[in-house]
Amino acid sequence: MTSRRSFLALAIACLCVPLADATEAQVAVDTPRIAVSDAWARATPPGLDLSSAYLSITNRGSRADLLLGASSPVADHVEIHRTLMEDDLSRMRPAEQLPLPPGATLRFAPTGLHLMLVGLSAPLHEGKTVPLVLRFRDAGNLTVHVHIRPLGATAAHHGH
Ligand SMILES: [Cu+2]
Repeated sequence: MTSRRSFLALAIACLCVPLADATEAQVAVDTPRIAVSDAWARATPPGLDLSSAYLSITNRGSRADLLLGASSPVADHVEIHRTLMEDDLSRMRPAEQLPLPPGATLRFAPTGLHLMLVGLSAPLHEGKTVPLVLRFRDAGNLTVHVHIRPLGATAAHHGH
C-alpha cells in the first residue's frame, strides 16, 4: 500500500515537471523582455560620417540583462558613449557594458548616454530610418529602426 502510494506520488510529480516547464517557456516567448522606444538619430551635415543615436531600453523581464554593444549595417561600428562634464567642458567617454535590472529603463539622450554611429556608409537623411542592432547578454540581438530627425534636433519627438 505504502509503496503504491509513493509510486503514484512520483508519477504525478513526473507529470507535473514537464507541464510547468512548457508553461514557463510559453510565457518567455509571448512576453517581450526587452522593449525599445523613441529610437532616433540626427541627420548628418555634408562631409560628416558620424552621428549619435538615442533611445530608451526597458527590461520587462524578471531577470537582469546586460547591454553588451551595438552595430549597424550603415556604420563601420557603433560605440556606446557617455557625456560627462569635466572642468566645465563636455566630454565623451566610452561606456562599459550597461546593466539592465528587471523593470529598469536605460535612457540614451543628448546630454548623457548615446550611441555613436562611426564611419557611416552614406549620409543620414531626415525622414528616413536606419537599422540598429542592440546586443544583449541574455536577450541576444534586437534590431530597432532609428528615425532620422533634423540636424538641430535635441529631444525625442513624441508622436503617435
Ligand atoms: Cu560620443
